[in-house]
Amino acid sequence: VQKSKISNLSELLKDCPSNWGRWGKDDELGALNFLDNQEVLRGVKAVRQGKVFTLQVPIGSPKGDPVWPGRSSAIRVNVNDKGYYIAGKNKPLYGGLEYADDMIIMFLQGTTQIDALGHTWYDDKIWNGYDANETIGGLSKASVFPIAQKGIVGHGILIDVAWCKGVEALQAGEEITLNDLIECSKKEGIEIQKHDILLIRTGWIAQFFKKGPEEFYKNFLEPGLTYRKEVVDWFYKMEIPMLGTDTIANERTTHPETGIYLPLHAALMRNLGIVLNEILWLEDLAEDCRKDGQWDFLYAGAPLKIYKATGAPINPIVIK
Ligand code: UVW
Repeated sequence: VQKSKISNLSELLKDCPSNWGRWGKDDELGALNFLDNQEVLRGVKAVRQGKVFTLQVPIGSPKGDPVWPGRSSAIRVNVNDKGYYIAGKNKPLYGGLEYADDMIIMFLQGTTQIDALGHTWYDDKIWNGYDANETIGGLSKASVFPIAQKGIVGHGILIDVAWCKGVEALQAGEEITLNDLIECSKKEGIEIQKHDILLIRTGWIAQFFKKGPEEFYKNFLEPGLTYRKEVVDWFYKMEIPMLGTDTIANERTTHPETGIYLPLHAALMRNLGIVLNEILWLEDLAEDCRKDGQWDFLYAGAPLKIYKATGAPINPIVIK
């Protein structure tokens, strides 16, 4: 395929909108600022049945953890258990109580997670125009910490693109267009509203657990939305605070015409301050939505409070 002459993000995104400065020069929350008290209450109104879903993929499955290539699965280590007492390496507490302890070594983006707004950049600027040098040795601006402090609560909707297209999962590299989103919302009988927390199901992550890592990473090219001016304009106009998907990076791995990697990380996260919630487990929620026809809900979650972190795990809760 002949690639276009455009070879960098500033050229590709030159006509795209920006939210830099919209919430002041010190802002580190970006589009989460749209989630005010009224938006929390709008989310609460979607709680009509009392059904609860958790959206984190498991950590430590026998197949490993689905991660961006180059990252690795979490390592969980027992540093105390009955074996330590048997071997005489630890003694019961006075009164007889014994306990097990474990620790985990993992990429903070190595499971269902929230990307900090400062996680990616181009032209040496991160969200809100902060200098990319602010990321050296840990994010001193736009880390995941302010997001963790605020929490993410609002009116969520699920757009089940795989179901709308009548497939178990989208194909590698399959593009989701803006029209797909709108048509799918119509099929579900809902209208995407301003400030909705938007969750998109592709069926992709479930394939990791079904097929195993070898098959999953062969010719790795994730499906999803990709950079189109109309897509970025729509997110801007709809003031979407957060985009979550059941893929590792929330977008088609590369922009088809230019080959540029992860252009929506640049256009949505860096430029519009939209938070990305990646590697979601949406299978159970989607199955239930298909059964009862309720595609909207209260979304509530907060990543772990880790100073200076580029992202952090989250186990979001959805209540219908
Ligand atoms: C990268 O930015 C490379 O990955 P992710 O946003 O999926 O953590």
